[in-house]
Amino acid sequence: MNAVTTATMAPLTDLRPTPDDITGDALAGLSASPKRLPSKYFYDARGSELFEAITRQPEYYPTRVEIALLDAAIVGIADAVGPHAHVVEYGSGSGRKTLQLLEGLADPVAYTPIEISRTTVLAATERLAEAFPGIEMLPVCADFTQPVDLPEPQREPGHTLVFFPGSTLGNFTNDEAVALMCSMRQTMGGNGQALIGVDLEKDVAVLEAAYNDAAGVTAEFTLNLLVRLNREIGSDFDLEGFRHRAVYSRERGRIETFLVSQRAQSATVDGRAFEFGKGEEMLVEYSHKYTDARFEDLAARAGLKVVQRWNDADDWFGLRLLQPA
Ligand code: AVJ
Repeated sequence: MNAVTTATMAPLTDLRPTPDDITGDALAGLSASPKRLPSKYFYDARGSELFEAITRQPEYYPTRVEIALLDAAIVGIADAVGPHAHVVEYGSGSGRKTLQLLEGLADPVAYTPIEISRTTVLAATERLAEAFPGIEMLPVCADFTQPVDLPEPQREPGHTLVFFPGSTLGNFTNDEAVALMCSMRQTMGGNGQALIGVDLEKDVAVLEAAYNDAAGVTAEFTLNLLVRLNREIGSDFDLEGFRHRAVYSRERGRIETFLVSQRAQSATVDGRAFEFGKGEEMLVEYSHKYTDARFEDLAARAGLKVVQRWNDADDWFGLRLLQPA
């Protein structure tokens, strides 16, 4: 191996996150009242494919608008971030936004995606390594809701920039979002920054259409959760017996997605039977939509302050640059 190759490649830093307990989480959620299932289990191979399909639906604006916003704002973002950043991404999607950011920043030193899945995190860096031979790839397998001890790049970084696009933060309750941003503040360090994508509150019809696309892709995405549970933990949910329903609550500032039982029925999970009434709703996902006031309140509770903001022309989606308060 020559020096150039060794300078840009690094083995996976495996912080051995606690493996997911799908059965335990499903049993706990089904025993709660009202029943719920965690949205983090949407993303098996089929679920990730369906999410990519959602981002191509005409009604689902967030991905499209965020990509255009990143394009429009990248010069200002690069200016505010400064040179030699160690870019740390929470999760890793299609890689499209990462490409935009790494291309636009001034001489970033290293890129670290943090993912719970070893294969996903390795695939993400392999794709980008070719495009950015001058950026050291330092993938980490860890749970980003906890503080992460980052690998040290060979070139001294100016500071750490945490990148958390996609309004993934919106899937967490407000208390969970505060806890996550607290961990983020610890991970980035005293002179660190975070660039967070936030979906903004807007017309209810626009919001509800985005989560109820006419082609039914989001409905299939939601139902795939039951397909996954049936396959992976041997449950026997009747896929015809549940319907997707997503509604916006102005009061709580979030899309709430449910699986609605179409009739009285029971489902067995790990040998335990759970009864569903006709019309009973099981909560499967939140997607919070923020105002500046709501987002800045969460950030403040986590010891962070918003130092710059960029919105698209319609104020549908925002990027926020934060640093320790
Ligand atoms: C990937 C979490 C941002 O909440 O908008 C899309 C997931 N769920 N349609 C979102 C999702 C239903 C998406 N995030």
